[in-house]
Amino acid sequence: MTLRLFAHPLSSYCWKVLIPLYEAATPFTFEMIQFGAEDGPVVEFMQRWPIGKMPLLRDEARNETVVESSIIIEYLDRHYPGAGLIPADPDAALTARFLDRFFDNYVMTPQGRLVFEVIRPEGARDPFGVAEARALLDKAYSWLEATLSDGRTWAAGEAWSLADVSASPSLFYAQRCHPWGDRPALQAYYDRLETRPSFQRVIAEAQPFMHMFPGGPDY
Ligand SMILES: N[C@@H](CCC(=O)N[C@@H](CS)C(=O)NCC(=O)O)C(=O)O
Repeated sequence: MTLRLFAHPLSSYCWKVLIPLYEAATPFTFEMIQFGAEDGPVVEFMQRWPIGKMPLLRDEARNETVVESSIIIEYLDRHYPGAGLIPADPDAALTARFLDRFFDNYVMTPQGRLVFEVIRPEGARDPFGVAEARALLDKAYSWLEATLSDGRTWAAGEAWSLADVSASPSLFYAQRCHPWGDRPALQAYYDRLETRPSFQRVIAEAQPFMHMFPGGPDY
């Protein structure tokens, strides 16, 4: 198989790449990463990307290794099109890319901070950092509520885009760690995201691993 995705079914950043692959029905091989294993795909993964953050896309046909979820999405859009995630209009593309950064930096990152607090050793807990992460999530939710209240269907407007791919795992996990409460426009937007078969598929594929999510399946 030309494309090999080094990933794990629970990983939010891996969902960002799985969703476009499913949307475009692009064939690929799933190389399951198990950190700490002495053999298997993780060995090649760490050789190719010593930073050790998944996902990693290996394109054997083009002899390319691509990392960083947003860059992989752009790469797929260019070389294996079909998901239609980057708007053709340059200004619309900029908006979609901005929202991708928004979800990664202001939802996914503080959400990850809350998760890693759960797995920190007792003496290394950081309540100040946790409070900061929760405050950032509240600001992000409020900004999203105001932004989505203008009646748009998807994050960047009427077309489903890169922005919605990033929003899907961010909001899926963030609502478990720090619920957004009474924010009807955000809730309605999230409900629309969950109607997407590609998103439903990654959620379903993660279920057998959900017990590994720090804090448990319901957080
Ligand atoms: N900026 C990276 C973030 C990737 C990332 O943080 N991946 C997590 C999984 S969701 C990971 O590999 N964590 C392993 C670790 O930190 O050891 C991207 O967009 O791909």
